[in-house]
Amino acid sequence: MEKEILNLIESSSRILIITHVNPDGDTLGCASALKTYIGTKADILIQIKDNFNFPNTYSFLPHINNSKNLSNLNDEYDLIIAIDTASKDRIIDKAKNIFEKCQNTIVIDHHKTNSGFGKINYIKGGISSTGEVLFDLFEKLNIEISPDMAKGLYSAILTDTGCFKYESVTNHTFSIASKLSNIINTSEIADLCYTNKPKNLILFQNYLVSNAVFCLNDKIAYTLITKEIIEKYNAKDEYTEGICETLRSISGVEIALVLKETNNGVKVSIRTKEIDATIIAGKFNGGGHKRAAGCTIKEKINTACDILLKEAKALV
Ligand SMILES: [Mn+2]
Repeated sequence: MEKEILNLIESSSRILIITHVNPDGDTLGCASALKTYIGTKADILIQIKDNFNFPNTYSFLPHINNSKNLSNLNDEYDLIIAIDTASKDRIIDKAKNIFEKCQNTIVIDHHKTNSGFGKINYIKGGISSTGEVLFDLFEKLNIEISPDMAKGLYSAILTDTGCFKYESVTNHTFSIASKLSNIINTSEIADLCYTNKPKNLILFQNYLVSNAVFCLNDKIAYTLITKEIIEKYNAKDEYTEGICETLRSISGVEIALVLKETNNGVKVSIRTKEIDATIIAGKFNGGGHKRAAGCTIKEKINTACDILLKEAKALV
C-alpha cells in the first residue's frame, strides 16, 4: 500500500492536504512534513470552526503560514490526503464536498475509531500519533527526512503523546524520536510548542483552577466556565484544553470535571484515574475513552452541575 500512495502522489498534479477541523500539533506537524516532502504542487487546508483560533504556536512549522482556508479554497485537486482526521465529520463545509468529489483520496491516521473514508486508507489504529505513522511511511518508502520534515514530525509526535507520557508511547516511538533528534534540535522544538502561549490563556486557566471546587475528600474536583468568565478573559475555545487534565493531576482526585457554558448547552469534560469516565458521559448521551470522556447537558450550568455531580458521586 505504501508504494500505491507514493505512486499516487507522484502521478498527481494538484494535491490538497487536509488537516482536521480546529487543528492540533499532530495534524499540523504532519501536514507541514508532507507538504515539505511533496513540494509546490501540494496545498495545505486549515479549517477553523466556532470560537476557535488558529493555534499560532504552530506557525513556526514550514508552510503552515501559507495554508489555504475554507474561504480561499478552490477545487482543482486531483488528489486529497486527509491527515490525522478520524472521520469525515472532521472535514467541513466546502472542503467535504471537494473531498467527496475528488477521484483520489488518501486517509493517513492513527485513530482506532477511523473506519476508513478514503479510497486508500493508511490507518494504524492505536499508534501514538499520526506523526509516528507518517514517519514509518516515509521510512518504508526510503524517503529521506529533511530537517524541515523532521520539525513537523517531531512536533506531531511530541504534542500528541503529551510529551511522551501517554500509554500509546512505545519503544518504537522513542526510536523515531531518537532518529529525529539526529536531524533537529528537539529542545528547541519543545520550546516552540510549549513556551509560546497567549498570556490570557494562562490567566484564564489559572482562574479556573483557583476556583475549582473539591468534594468527597478531594475525590471529585470540578470547575465551571461561565460565559461571563469567557468574556472577561476573551477566551478562545482552545483555551479550555488542559484544565481538566490539571485537576485530574492532583493527588487524591479520582474524577475531574469541567463544565462550560455554550449556546448549545453545557459542554462537559470528564477525566478520571481508575473510574470509567464513559459511564458518566454515557448517562448524558456522551462518550469517549475510559479516562477521558465528554458530553453535553442541555440545562443551565448550575443545574447541569448538580445532576452531573450526582452521577459522579455515585461512582466514587
Ligand atoms: Mn493525532
